Amino acid sequence: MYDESTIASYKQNGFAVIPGLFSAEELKDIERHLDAHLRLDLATAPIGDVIIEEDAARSLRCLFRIHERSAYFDTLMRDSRLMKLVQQIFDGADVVADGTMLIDKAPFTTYEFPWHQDNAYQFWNPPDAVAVTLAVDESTAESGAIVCLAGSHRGSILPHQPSGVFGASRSLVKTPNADEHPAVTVSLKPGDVSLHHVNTIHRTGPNRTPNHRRNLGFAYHSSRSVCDKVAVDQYKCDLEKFLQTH
Ligand SMILES: O=C(O)CCC(=O)C(=O)O
Repeated sequence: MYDESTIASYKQNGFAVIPGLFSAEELKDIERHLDAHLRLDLATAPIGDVIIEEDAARSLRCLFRIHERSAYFDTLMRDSRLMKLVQQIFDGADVVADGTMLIDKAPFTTYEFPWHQDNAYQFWNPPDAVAVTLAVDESTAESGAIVCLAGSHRGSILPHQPSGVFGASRSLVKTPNADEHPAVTVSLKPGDVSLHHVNTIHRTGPNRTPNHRRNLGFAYHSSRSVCDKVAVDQYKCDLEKFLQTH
């Protein structure tokens, strides 16, 4: 069981941090598998699953759906600590693990992932779904940590548009009001885990440090939630068109 105050804070703010959930030893093992997997996967992953940096020495930006091509990362996504944590925030409902991705902000990359809500492209109803982020490197305001608007998960999904940023498919049409929902930088040390609700408005900034900032992201939904497949298909069609024309 996780600390009730962490769960309450997640429910109140739409995000929370669990410090040190993964040990330094475990993280070393994850990094080793990540490096080995990248060597194999980059050449063969489907178009759209790999986004390479534009403005750094050739470097990976995003790798999506890793669990489909790696048994190790499929198992990691189902790690009992993560599943129990998510089950607790879903008030005991069954948890379905949906996917694993890597986001690597290369040193001194200037792009941002603009403000968005994950449910603007995941379409869970009710929005009983969560993104879990495992920090592989230190994540700070300087290195492009996730910034969440506290309490914004209680609102509905606001209008989105294509973000124009490779790896970040959609962004809010209007800049959100940070007076209403204070912006909080979710700083993480390697091995820390954060959670954000699919409706939480969030963004990430540039990496102004000489170090990589790698996050492994895991997506989960509760068995109470149903995905709007028609909306997903339309979204995928729009995204494909965007990727082919850019
Ligand atoms: O980890 C990141 O850099 C981006 C996270 C994000 O925007 C998301 O999980 O939706």
